[in-house]
Amino acid sequence: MISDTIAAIATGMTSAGIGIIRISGADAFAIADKVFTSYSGDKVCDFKTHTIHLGNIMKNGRPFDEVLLSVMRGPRSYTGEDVVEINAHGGMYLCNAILQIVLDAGAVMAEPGEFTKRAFLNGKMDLTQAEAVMDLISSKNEYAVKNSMDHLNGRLRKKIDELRQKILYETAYIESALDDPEHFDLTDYPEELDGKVNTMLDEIERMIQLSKSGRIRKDGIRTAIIGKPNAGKSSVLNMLSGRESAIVTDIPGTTRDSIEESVRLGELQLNLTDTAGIRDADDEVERIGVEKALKISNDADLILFVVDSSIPLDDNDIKIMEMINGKNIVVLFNKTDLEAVISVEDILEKLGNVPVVEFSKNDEESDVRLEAVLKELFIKKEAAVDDESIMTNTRQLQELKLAQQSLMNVLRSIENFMTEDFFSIDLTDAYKHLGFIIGEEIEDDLANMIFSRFCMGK
Ligand SMILES: Nc1nc2c(ncn2[C@@H]2O[C@H](COP(=O)(O)OP(=O)(O)OP(=O)(O)O)[C@@H](O)[C@H]2O)c(=O)[nH]1
Ligand SMILES: [Mg+2]
Repeated sequence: MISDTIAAIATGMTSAGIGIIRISGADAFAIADKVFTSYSGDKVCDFKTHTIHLGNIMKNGRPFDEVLLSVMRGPRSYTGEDVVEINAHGGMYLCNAILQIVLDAGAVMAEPGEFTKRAFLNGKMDLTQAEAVMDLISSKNEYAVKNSMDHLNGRLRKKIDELRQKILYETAYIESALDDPEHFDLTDYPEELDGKVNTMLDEIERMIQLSKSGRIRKDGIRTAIIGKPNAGKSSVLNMLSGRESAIVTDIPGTTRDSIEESVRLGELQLNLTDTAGIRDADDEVERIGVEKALKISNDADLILFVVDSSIPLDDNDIKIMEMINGKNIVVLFNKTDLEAVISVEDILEKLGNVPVVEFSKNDEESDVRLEAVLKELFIKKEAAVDDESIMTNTRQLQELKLAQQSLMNVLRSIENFMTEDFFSIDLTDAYKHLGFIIGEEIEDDLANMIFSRFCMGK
Protein backbone atom coordinates (compact mmCIF):
# COMPACT_ATOMS: atom_id res chain seq x y z
CA MET A 1 0.00 0.00 0.00
CA ILE A 2 1.11 3.52 -0.72
CA SER A 3 1.06 5.50 2.49
CA ASP A 4 4.02 7.86 2.43
CA THR A 5 3.90 11.30 0.99
CA ILE A 6 6.97 11.70 -1.19
CA ALA A 7 8.96 14.71 -2.34
CA ALA A 8 11.81 15.39 -4.75
CA ILE A 9 13.34 18.08 -6.91
CA ALA A 10 11.79 17.59 -10.35
CA THR A 11 14.04 19.91 -12.34
CA GLY A 12 17.70 19.58 -13.32
CA MET A 13 20.46 19.95 -10.79
CA THR A 14 21.95 23.09 -12.26
CA SER A 15 21.49 26.79 -11.79
CA ALA A 16 18.34 27.75 -13.63
CA GLY A 17 15.56 30.31 -13.61
CA ILE A 18 13.10 28.02 -11.91
CA GLY A 19 13.40 24.88 -9.82
CA ILE A 20 10.43 22.66 -9.03
CA ILE A 21 9.97 20.68 -5.84
CA ARG A 22 7.24 18.13 -6.22
CA ILE A 23 5.19 16.58 -3.41
CA SER A 24 2.75 13.69 -3.87
CA GLY A 25 0.62 11.70 -1.46
CA ALA A 26 -2.25 11.85 1.00
CA ASP A 27 -0.51 14.48 3.17
CA ALA A 28 0.75 16.66 0.32
CA PHE A 29 -1.58 19.57 1.13
CA ALA A 30 -1.10 19.34 4.90
CA ILE A 31 2.68 19.31 4.47
CA ALA A 32 2.48 22.25 2.06
CA ASP A 33 0.46 24.17 4.65
CA LYS A 34 3.26 23.69 7.16
CA VAL A 35 5.90 25.22 4.90
CA PHE A 36 4.00 27.73 2.75
CA THR A 37 2.13 30.96 3.50
CA SER A 38 0.06 32.35 0.67
CA TYR A 39 -0.27 36.11 0.13
CA SER A 40 -4.02 35.61 -0.09
CA GLY A 41 -4.04 34.15 3.40
CA ASP A 42 -5.84 31.00 2.21
CA LYS A 43 -4.73 27.55 3.25
CA VAL A 44 -3.37 25.06 0.68
CA CYS A 45 -5.93 22.54 1.93
CA ASP A 46 -8.67 24.94 0.80
CA PHE A 47 -7.18 25.79 -2.61
CA LYS A 48 -9.24 24.75 -5.59
CA THR A 49 -7.64 22.00 -7.64
CA HIS A 50 -5.50 23.08 -10.61
CA THR A 51 -4.82 26.56 -9.29
CA ILE A 52 -1.56 28.36 -8.67
CA HIS A 53 -0.73 30.67 -5.75
CA LEU A 54 1.95 33.19 -4.88
CA GLY A 55 3.47 33.18 -1.42
CA ASN A 56 6.50 32.31 0.67
CA ILE A 57 8.22 29.16 1.77
CA MET A 58 8.83 29.72 5.45
CA LYS A 59 11.87 28.69 7.44
CA ASN A 60 12.06 29.24 11.19
CA GLY A 61 9.05 31.56 10.95
CA ARG A 62 10.63 33.74 8.30
CA PRO A 63 10.15 33.92 4.51
CA PHE A 64 12.87 31.81 2.87
CA ASP A 65 11.95 32.05 -0.81
CA GLU A 66 9.11 33.58 -2.77
CA VAL A 67 7.43 30.84 -4.80
CA LEU A 68 4.46 29.90 -6.93
CA LEU A 69 2.68 26.87 -5.57
CA SER A 70 0.32 24.78 -7.66
CA VAL A 71 -2.11 22.16 -6.44
CA MET A 72 -3.59 19.20 -8.26
CA ARG A 73 -6.08 17.19 -6.32
CA GLY A 74 -6.06 13.42 -6.92
CA PRO A 75 -7.07 11.57 -8.96
CA ARG A 76 -6.67 14.42 -11.47
CA SER A 77 -2.90 14.54 -11.19
CA TYR A 78 0.17 12.85 -12.68
CA THR A 79 0.42 10.31 -9.87
CA GLY A 80 -3.31 10.07 -9.22
CA GLU A 81 -2.66 11.38 -5.68
CA ASP A 82 -2.82 14.88 -4.24
CA VAL A 83 0.12 16.73 -5.76
CA VAL A 84 1.75 20.04 -4.88
CA GLU A 85 4.45 21.62 -7.00
CA ILE A 86 6.55 24.41 -5.60
CA ASN A 87 8.01 26.64 -8.32
CA ALA A 88 10.97 28.15 -6.56
CA HIS A 89 13.84 30.26 -7.78
CA GLY A 90 16.25 27.85 -9.42
CA GLY A 91 19.62 27.00 -8.03
CA MET A 92 20.88 23.86 -6.41
CA TYR A 93 21.35 25.26 -2.93
CA LEU A 94 17.92 26.85 -2.82
CA CYS A 95 16.06 23.83 -4.19
CA ASN A 96 17.86 21.44 -1.88
CA ALA A 97 17.11 23.68 1.08
CA ILE A 98 13.39 23.84 0.22
CA LEU A 99 13.30 20.08 -0.30
CA GLN A 100 14.83 19.69 3.17
CA ILE A 101 12.15 21.96 4.65
CA VAL A 102 9.47 19.81 3.01
CA LEU A 103 11.09 16.61 4.27
CA ASP A 104 11.31 18.06 7.79
CA ALA A 105 7.58 18.75 7.57
CA GLY A 106 6.87 15.04 7.11
CA ALA A 107 7.46 14.05 3.49
CA VAL A 108 9.91 11.28 2.62
CA MET A 109 12.46 11.47 -0.14
CA ALA A 110 11.14 9.95 -3.39
CA GLU A 111 13.04 7.14 -5.08
CA PRO A 112 14.02 7.68 -8.74
CA GLY A 113 10.92 7.19 -10.87
CA GLU A 114 8.63 6.93 -7.86
CA PHE A 115 6.14 9.53 -9.11
CA THR A 116 5.68 7.59 -12.34
CA LYS A 117 5.58 4.31 -10.43
CA ARG A 118 2.70 5.67 -8.37
CA ALA A 119 0.98 6.81 -11.56
CA PHE A 120 1.29 3.22 -12.79
CA LEU A 121 0.16 1.64 -9.51
CA ASN A 122 -2.78 4.03 -9.32
CA GLY A 123 -3.85 3.06 -12.83
CA LYS A 124 -3.08 6.45 -14.41
CA MET A 125 -0.97 4.75 -17.06
CA ASP A 126 0.11 1.31 -18.12
CA LEU A 127 3.70 0.16 -18.30
CA THR A 128 4.21 0.99 -21.99
CA GLN A 129 3.19 4.55 -21.17
CA ALA A 130 5.34 4.73 -18.06
CA GLU A 131 8.34 3.48 -20.01
CA ALA A 132 7.50 5.97 -22.76
CA VAL A 133 7.89 8.76 -20.20
CA MET A 134 11.43 7.64 -19.53
CA ASP A 135 12.17 7.26 -23.25
CA LEU A 136 10.78 10.71 -23.91
CA ILE A 137 13.09 12.24 -21.32
CA SER A 138 16.14 10.50 -22.79
CA SER A 139 15.19 11.17 -26.43
CA LYS A 140 18.08 12.35 -28.54
CA ASN A 141 16.30 13.09 -31.79
CA GLU A 142 12.93 13.95 -33.23
CA TYR A 143 12.17 10.39 -34.22
CA ALA A 144 12.68 9.21 -30.65
CA VAL A 145 10.37 11.93 -29.35
CA LYS A 146 7.66 11.06 -31.83
CA ASN A 147 7.80 7.37 -31.08
CA SER A 148 7.74 7.89 -27.31
CA MET A 149 4.79 10.23 -27.63
CA ASP A 150 2.95 7.59 -29.62
CA HIS A 151 3.45 5.13 -26.81
CA LEU A 152 2.51 7.70 -24.23
CA ASN A 153 -0.76 8.17 -26.07
CA GLY A 154 -1.44 4.48 -25.63
CA ARG A 155 -1.00 3.36 -29.20
CA LEU A 156 1.22 0.44 -28.32
CA ARG A 157 -1.06 -0.54 -25.48
CA LYS A 158 -3.97 -0.70 -27.88
CA LYS A 159 -2.11 -3.01 -30.20
CA ILE A 160 -1.10 -5.37 -27.40
CA ASP A 161 -4.63 -5.28 -26.00
CA GLU A 162 -6.05 -6.34 -29.35
CA LEU A 163 -3.72 -9.33 -29.50
CA ARG A 164 -4.59 -10.29 -25.95
CA GLN A 165 -8.30 -10.11 -26.66
CA LYS A 166 -7.91 -12.47 -29.59
CA ILE A 167 -6.01 -14.96 -27.44
CA LEU A 168 -8.50 -14.67 -24.62
CA TYR A 169 -11.33 -15.44 -27.01
CA GLU A 170 -9.65 -18.70 -28.04
CA THR A 171 -8.87 -19.86 -24.50
CA ALA A 172 -12.42 -19.06 -23.48
CA TYR A 173 -13.72 -21.01 -26.44
CA ILE A 174 -11.58 -24.04 -25.59
CA GLU A 175 -12.62 -23.93 -21.93
CA SER A 176 -16.28 -23.70 -22.85
CA ALA A 177 -16.00 -26.53 -25.35
CA LEU A 178 -14.30 -28.78 -22.83
CA ASP A 179 -16.96 -27.96 -20.24
CA ASP A 180 -19.89 -28.29 -22.56
CA PRO A 181 -19.10 -30.65 -25.42
CA GLU A 182 -22.76 -30.87 -26.39
CA HIS A 183 -22.95 -27.29 -27.54
CA PHE A 184 -19.43 -26.72 -28.83
CA ASP A 185 -17.94 -28.76 -31.60
CA LEU A 186 -14.16 -28.99 -31.67
CA THR A 187 -13.85 -31.18 -34.74
CA ASP A 188 -12.49 -28.54 -37.12
CA TYR A 189 -11.23 -26.28 -34.40
CA PRO A 190 -7.48 -27.10 -34.55
CA GLU A 191 -7.37 -26.10 -38.18
CA GLU A 192 -9.22 -22.89 -37.50
CA LEU A 193 -6.96 -22.08 -34.55
CA ASP A 194 -3.90 -22.77 -36.67
CA GLY A 195 -5.01 -20.05 -39.09
CA LYS A 196 -5.73 -17.56 -36.32
CA VAL A 197 -2.45 -18.18 -34.51
CA ASN A 198 -0.56 -17.78 -37.76
CA THR A 199 -2.18 -14.40 -38.29
CA MET A 200 -1.17 -13.34 -34.77
CA LEU A 201 2.36 -14.57 -35.38
CA ASP A 202 2.55 -12.53 -38.57
CA GLU A 203 1.57 -9.45 -36.62
CA ILE A 204 4.13 -10.15 -33.91
CA GLU A 205 6.87 -10.86 -36.46
CA ARG A 206 6.10 -7.55 -38.12
CA MET A 207 6.35 -5.75 -34.79
CA ILE A 208 9.71 -7.38 -34.15
CA GLN A 209 10.98 -6.43 -37.59
CA LEU A 210 9.76 -2.87 -37.17
CA SER A 211 11.39 -2.62 -33.78
CA LYS A 212 14.75 -3.09 -35.47
CA SER A 213 14.27 -0.11 -37.75
CA GLY A 214 12.82 1.81 -34.81
CA ARG A 215 15.88 1.18 -32.69
CA ILE A 216 18.14 2.13 -35.59
CA ARG A 217 16.42 5.46 -36.03
CA LYS A 218 16.22 6.12 -32.33
CA ASP A 219 19.67 5.01 -31.21
CA GLY A 220 21.69 4.95 -34.43
CA ILE A 221 23.01 2.27 -36.79
CA ARG A 222 25.57 -0.02 -35.22
CA THR A 223 28.16 0.01 -37.96
CA ALA A 224 31.27 -2.16 -38.08
CA ILE A 225 34.15 -1.16 -40.35
CA ILE A 226 35.65 -4.43 -41.48
CA GLY A 227 38.45 -5.35 -43.86
CA LYS A 228 41.92 -6.78 -44.12
CA PRO A 229 44.94 -4.94 -42.69
CA ASN A 230 45.82 -1.72 -44.50
CA ALA A 231 42.56 -1.63 -46.46
CA GLY A 232 42.07 1.88 -45.08
CA LYS A 233 39.46 1.24 -42.35
CA SER A 234 40.85 3.72 -39.85
CA SER A 235 41.11 6.34 -42.58
CA VAL A 236 37.39 5.81 -43.28
CA LEU A 237 36.59 6.31 -39.59
CA ASN A 238 38.67 9.48 -39.46
CA MET A 239 37.16 10.85 -42.65
CA LEU A 240 33.56 10.25 -41.51
CA SER A 241 34.09 11.59 -38.02
CA GLY A 242 36.11 14.54 -39.24
CA ARG A 243 38.86 14.01 -36.73
CA GLU A 244 41.93 11.88 -36.24
CA SER A 245 40.35 9.37 -33.86
CA ALA A 246 42.35 6.36 -35.04
CA ILE A 247 46.02 5.99 -35.83
CA VAL A 248 46.71 5.56 -39.54
CA THR A 249 50.01 4.15 -40.81
CA ASP A 250 51.13 2.13 -43.78
CA ILE A 251 52.05 -0.74 -41.46
CA PRO A 252 49.48 -3.56 -41.72
CA GLY A 253 48.03 -4.34 -38.28
CA THR A 254 48.07 -0.78 -36.98
CA THR A 255 44.66 -0.97 -35.32
CA ARG A 256 44.47 -3.67 -32.69
CA ASP A 257 41.67 -2.60 -30.42
CA SER A 258 38.32 -1.37 -31.64
CA ILE A 259 37.64 2.36 -31.74
CA GLU A 260 34.17 3.88 -31.56
CA GLU A 261 32.85 7.14 -32.95
CA SER A 262 29.30 8.33 -33.31
CA VAL A 263 28.77 10.39 -36.45
CA ARG A 264 25.79 12.01 -38.08
CA LEU A 265 25.34 11.49 -41.80
CA GLY A 266 22.34 13.55 -42.87
CA GLU A 267 19.33 12.18 -40.99
CA LEU A 268 21.19 9.07 -39.93
CA GLN A 269 23.32 8.44 -36.93
CA LEU A 270 26.12 5.92 -37.39
CA ASN A 271 27.68 4.36 -34.33
CA LEU A 272 30.92 3.42 -36.03
CA THR A 273 33.41 0.88 -34.78
CA ASP A 274 36.79 0.69 -36.46
CA THR A 275 38.29 -2.75 -35.98
CA ALA A 276 41.57 -4.59 -36.32
CA GLY A 277 42.36 -5.74 -39.86
CA ILE A 278 41.28 -9.34 -40.27
CA ARG A 279 44.02 -11.85 -41.07
CA ASP A 280 45.63 -14.90 -39.53
CA ALA A 281 47.67 -13.08 -36.96
CA ASP A 282 50.63 -14.60 -35.09
CA ASP A 283 50.84 -11.79 -32.63
CA GLU A 284 48.73 -12.47 -29.51
CA VAL A 285 47.39 -8.92 -29.16
CA GLU A 286 46.51 -8.70 -32.80
CA ARG A 287 44.80 -12.10 -32.69
CA ILE A 288 42.53 -10.92 -29.87
CA GLY A 289 41.80 -7.79 -31.90
CA VAL A 290 40.77 -9.91 -34.88
CA GLU A 291 38.43 -12.00 -32.72
CA LYS A 292 36.90 -8.85 -31.39
CA ALA A 293 36.41 -7.54 -34.93
CA LEU A 294 34.55 -10.70 -35.88
CA LYS A 295 32.27 -10.43 -32.87
CA ILE A 296 31.55 -6.78 -33.59
CA SER A 297 30.66 -7.58 -37.20
CA ASN A 298 28.27 -10.25 -35.95
CA ASP A 299 26.39 -7.84 -33.70
CA ALA A 300 26.30 -4.97 -36.18
CA ASP A 301 23.29 -3.62 -38.08
CA LEU A 302 25.56 -2.70 -40.95
CA ILE A 303 28.99 -3.77 -42.13
CA LEU A 304 31.14 -1.35 -44.08
CA PHE A 305 33.42 -3.76 -45.88
CA VAL A 306 36.53 -1.85 -46.89
CA VAL A 307 38.42 -3.18 -49.94
CA ASP A 308 41.68 -1.71 -51.17
CA SER A 309 41.05 -1.36 -54.91
CA SER A 310 44.70 -0.61 -55.68
CA ILE A 311 45.92 -4.15 -54.92
CA PRO A 312 44.61 -7.57 -55.96
CA LEU A 313 42.09 -9.38 -53.80
CA ASP A 314 43.86 -11.88 -51.56
CA ASP A 315 42.97 -14.76 -49.25
CA ASN A 316 42.09 -12.37 -46.43
CA ASP A 317 39.51 -10.60 -48.58
CA ILE A 318 38.03 -13.90 -49.71
CA LYS A 319 37.85 -15.21 -46.16
CA ILE A 320 36.18 -12.03 -44.88
CA MET A 321 33.64 -12.13 -47.71
CA GLU A 322 32.75 -15.69 -46.83
CA MET A 323 32.24 -14.68 -43.21
CA ILE A 324 30.05 -11.65 -43.82
CA ASN A 325 28.10 -13.00 -46.78
CA GLY A 326 24.35 -12.60 -46.27
CA LYS A 327 24.68 -9.76 -43.76
CA ASN A 328 23.71 -6.15 -44.31
CA ILE A 329 26.81 -5.02 -46.20
CA VAL A 330 27.92 -1.90 -48.01
CA VAL A 331 31.23 -2.31 -49.85
CA LEU A 332 33.59 0.61 -49.73
CA PHE A 333 35.62 0.30 -52.91
CA ASN A 334 38.49 2.17 -51.34
CA LYS A 335 41.49 4.23 -52.42
CA THR A 336 39.91 5.19 -55.75
CA ASP A 337 42.45 8.01 -56.06
CA LEU A 338 44.96 5.27 -56.92
CA GLU A 339 44.84 3.16 -60.03
CA ALA A 340 42.42 0.26 -59.61
CA VAL A 341 43.70 -3.27 -60.21
CA ILE A 342 40.41 -4.95 -59.29
CA SER A 343 36.88 -4.24 -60.44
CA VAL A 344 33.62 -3.89 -58.54
CA GLU A 345 32.43 -7.04 -60.33
CA ASP A 346 35.22 -9.07 -58.73
CA ILE A 347 33.63 -8.34 -55.38
CA LEU A 348 29.99 -8.66 -56.37
CA GLU A 349 30.78 -12.05 -57.83
CA LYS A 350 31.48 -13.21 -54.29
CA LEU A 351 29.00 -11.17 -52.29
CA GLY A 352 25.99 -11.03 -54.58
CA ASN A 353 24.23 -7.81 -55.36
CA VAL A 354 25.24 -5.54 -52.47
CA PRO A 355 25.62 -1.74 -52.64
CA VAL A 356 29.08 -0.48 -53.51
CA VAL A 357 30.40 3.00 -52.81
CA GLU A 358 33.57 4.30 -54.42
CA PHE A 359 35.56 5.79 -51.59
CA SER A 360 38.77 7.63 -51.02
CA LYS A 361 39.99 9.61 -48.08
CA ASN A 362 41.27 12.13 -50.61
CA ASP A 363 37.86 12.59 -52.25
CA GLU A 364 35.49 14.81 -50.29
CA GLU A 365 32.46 13.54 -52.17
CA SER A 366 32.94 10.05 -50.71
CA ASP A 367 30.74 10.56 -47.70
CA VAL A 368 27.99 12.15 -49.80
CA ARG A 369 27.89 8.99 -51.90
CA LEU A 370 27.83 6.81 -48.79
CA GLU A 371 25.01 8.89 -47.32
CA ALA A 372 22.90 8.42 -50.44
CA VAL A 373 23.31 4.65 -50.32
CA LEU A 374 22.54 4.42 -46.59
CA LYS A 375 19.47 6.61 -46.99
CA GLU A 376 18.21 4.18 -49.58
CA LEU A 377 18.89 1.26 -47.25
CA PHE A 378 17.59 2.64 -43.98
CA ILE A 379 15.15 5.45 -44.63
CA LYS A 380 13.35 5.01 -47.95
CA LYS A 381 12.45 1.44 -47.13
CA GLU A 382 11.03 2.53 -43.80
CA ALA A 383 9.09 5.59 -44.89
CA ALA A 384 5.93 3.54 -45.16
CA VAL A 385 6.02 2.60 -41.50
CA ASP A 386 6.17 6.16 -40.22
CA ASP A 387 2.60 5.93 -39.03
CA GLU A 388 3.05 2.83 -36.96
CA SER A 389 3.79 2.60 -33.32
CA ILE A 390 7.14 0.92 -32.94
CA MET A 391 8.33 -0.97 -29.92
CA THR A 392 11.88 0.02 -29.09
CA ASN A 393 12.05 -0.93 -25.44
CA THR A 394 14.23 -4.00 -24.84
CA ARG A 395 12.19 -5.32 -21.96
CA GLN A 396 8.96 -5.11 -23.91
CA LEU A 397 10.58 -6.71 -26.91
CA GLN A 398 11.77 -9.63 -24.81
CA GLU A 399 8.26 -10.29 -23.59
CA LEU A 400 6.94 -10.04 -27.14
CA LYS A 401 9.43 -12.69 -28.23
CA LEU A 402 8.36 -14.96 -25.37
CA ALA A 403 4.74 -14.55 -26.46
CA GLN A 404 5.85 -15.44 -29.97
CA GLN A 405 7.51 -18.60 -28.62
CA SER A 406 4.36 -19.64 -26.80
CA LEU A 407 2.23 -19.15 -29.89
CA MET A 408 4.67 -21.23 -31.91
CA ASN A 409 4.23 -23.96 -29.31
CA VAL A 410 0.50 -23.84 -29.99
CA LEU A 411 1.19 -24.49 -33.67
CA ARG A 412 3.44 -27.38 -32.74
CA SER A 413 0.76 -28.92 -30.53
CA ILE A 414 -1.76 -28.64 -33.34
CA GLU A 415 0.66 -30.27 -35.73
CA ASN A 416 1.19 -33.14 -33.30
CA PHE A 417 -2.53 -33.70 -32.77
CA MET A 418 -2.33 -32.87 -29.09
CA THR A 419 -5.54 -32.30 -27.15
CA GLU A 420 -7.09 -28.86 -26.80
CA ASP A 421 -6.00 -28.31 -23.20
CA PHE A 422 -2.42 -28.20 -24.50
CA PHE A 423 -3.34 -25.31 -26.79
CA SER A 424 -4.85 -23.61 -23.80
CA ILE A 425 -1.68 -23.77 -21.72
CA ASP A 426 0.48 -22.07 -24.36
CA LEU A 427 -2.20 -19.56 -25.29
CA THR A 428 -2.39 -18.59 -21.64
CA ASP A 429 1.40 -18.18 -21.56
CA ALA A 430 1.31 -15.92 -24.61
CA TYR A 431 -1.47 -13.91 -22.97
CA LYS A 432 0.62 -13.55 -19.83
CA HIS A 433 3.74 -12.35 -21.63
CA LEU A 434 1.78 -9.80 -23.62
CA GLY A 435 0.31 -8.74 -20.28
CA PHE A 436 3.78 -8.13 -18.87
CA ILE A 437 4.41 -5.67 -21.71
CA ILE A 438 1.64 -3.42 -20.51
CA GLY A 439 2.34 -4.22 -16.87
CA GLU A 440 -0.49 -6.56 -16.01
CA GLU A 441 0.16 -9.01 -13.15
CA ILE A 442 3.70 -7.77 -12.97
CA GLU A 443 5.65 -8.63 -9.83
CA ASP A 444 6.77 -5.97 -7.38
CA ASP A 445 10.48 -6.63 -7.90
CA LEU A 446 10.19 -6.09 -11.61
CA ALA A 447 8.21 -2.89 -11.16
CA ASN A 448 10.88 -1.66 -8.75
CA MET A 449 13.64 -2.51 -11.16
CA ILE A 450 11.97 -0.79 -14.09
CA PHE A 451 11.23 2.40 -12.20
CA SER A 452 14.60 2.59 -10.52
CA ARG A 453 16.05 3.37 -13.96
CA PHE A 454 14.04 6.57 -14.10
CA CYS A 455 15.49 9.86 -13.14
CA MET A 456 14.98 11.57 -9.83
CA GLY A 457 11.81 13.56 -9.46
CA LYS A 458 9.96 11.85 -12.31
N1 LIG B 1 45.96 6.73 -51.57
C1 LIG B 1 45.18 6.38 -50.54
N2 LIG B 1 45.72 5.85 -49.45
C2 LIG B 1 44.92 5.50 -48.43
C3 LIG B 1 43.52 5.72 -48.46
N3 LIG B 1 42.99 5.27 -47.30
C4 LIG B 1 44.01 4.83 -46.57
N4 LIG B 1 45.20 4.94 -47.23
C5 LIG B 1 46.52 4.56 -46.76
O1 LIG B 1 46.52 3.17 -46.49
C6 LIG B 1 47.32 2.88 -45.36
C7 LIG B 1 46.52 2.12 -44.32
O2 LIG B 1 45.49 2.96 -43.84
P1 LIG B 1 44.71 2.66 -42.49
O3 LIG B 1 43.54 3.59 -42.46
O4 LIG B 1 45.62 2.68 -41.34
O5 LIG B 1 44.25 1.18 -42.80
P2 LIG B 1 43.55 0.13 -41.80
O6 LIG B 1 42.64 -0.68 -42.61
O7 LIG B 1 42.97 0.82 -40.63
O8 LIG B 1 44.77 -0.75 -41.37
P3 LIG B 1 44.96 -1.66 -40.05
O9 LIG B 1 44.57 -0.85 -38.89
O10 LIG B 1 46.40 -2.00 -40.09
O11 LIG B 1 44.11 -2.86 -40.25
C8 LIG B 1 47.84 4.22 -44.87
O12 LIG B 1 49.12 4.44 -45.38
C9 LIG B 1 46.86 5.21 -45.45
O13 LIG B 1 47.42 6.49 -45.66
C10 LIG B 1 42.98 6.32 -49.66
O14 LIG B 1 41.77 6.54 -49.80
N5 LIG B 1 43.85 6.62 -50.65
MG1 LIG C 1 43.32 0.66 -38.69
